[in-house]
Amino acid sequence: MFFEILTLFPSMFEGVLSDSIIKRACDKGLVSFRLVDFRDFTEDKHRTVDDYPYGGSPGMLIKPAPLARAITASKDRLKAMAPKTVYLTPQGELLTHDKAKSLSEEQSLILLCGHYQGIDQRIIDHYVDLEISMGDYVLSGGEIPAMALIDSVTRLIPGVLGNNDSAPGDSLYNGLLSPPQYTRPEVFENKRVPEVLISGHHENIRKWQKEQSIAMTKAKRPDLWERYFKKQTEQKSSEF
Ligand code: 4G3
Repeated sequence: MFFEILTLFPSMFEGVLSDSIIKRACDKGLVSFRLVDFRDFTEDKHRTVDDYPYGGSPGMLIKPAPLARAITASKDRLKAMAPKTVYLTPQGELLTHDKAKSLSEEQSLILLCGHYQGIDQRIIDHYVDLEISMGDYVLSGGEIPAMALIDSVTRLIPGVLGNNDSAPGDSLYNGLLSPPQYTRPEVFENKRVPEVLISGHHENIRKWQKEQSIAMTKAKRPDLWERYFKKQTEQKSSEF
């Protein structure tokens, strides 16, 4: 997977891209990155990237021309890898495990990080393939959402995770929250690890974990539980 990141703050990515799982994926040649400062695509003396919105709303918007030039240059360079252009915005579709999985199957992604009140709508209409949001809240820029997207997508690329951090064990992998987890010691501040987990009885352990997953999901995320339940009943009824 090739990630091309279009941002006004390329240095924000340094720590994240040179750490842990993403770094290992880079070293293995499974992902690569290129950071593009789209201010380099301005053509005026002051390298202006923002301007006042028409209609008199408060705040500033990213101007269309430098972005259009930057995106065109990226699409051109990556054309052999059929790049999809993704804009990180609170107006986008919420990122889910399933969406991250489908993005992980792309050859290349151009990630567009906006600032201020966003970007000119004509860029969204004519240059962007997908609008994605990390949640119903506003940040000062799309950089942190882009990093979250890169992390979640990279983890799902075959070969990125070792056995010690495998995706099938992840929360939400199968649409349920993870069951409660425990590590040593067996007694901590007078609280014992659930007996079944130290029983060594694998079948009972799996059964307990599944029950806990379901109970936790029902209690904490009834929305996920509803989706899971619907999917299960659909699958069951299609077996006949
Ligand atoms: C567009 C994404 C971009 C419009 C970006 C602000 C939150 C998310 C921005 C806008 C962002 C998110 C930049 N904040 N929830 N800030 O994924 O109003």
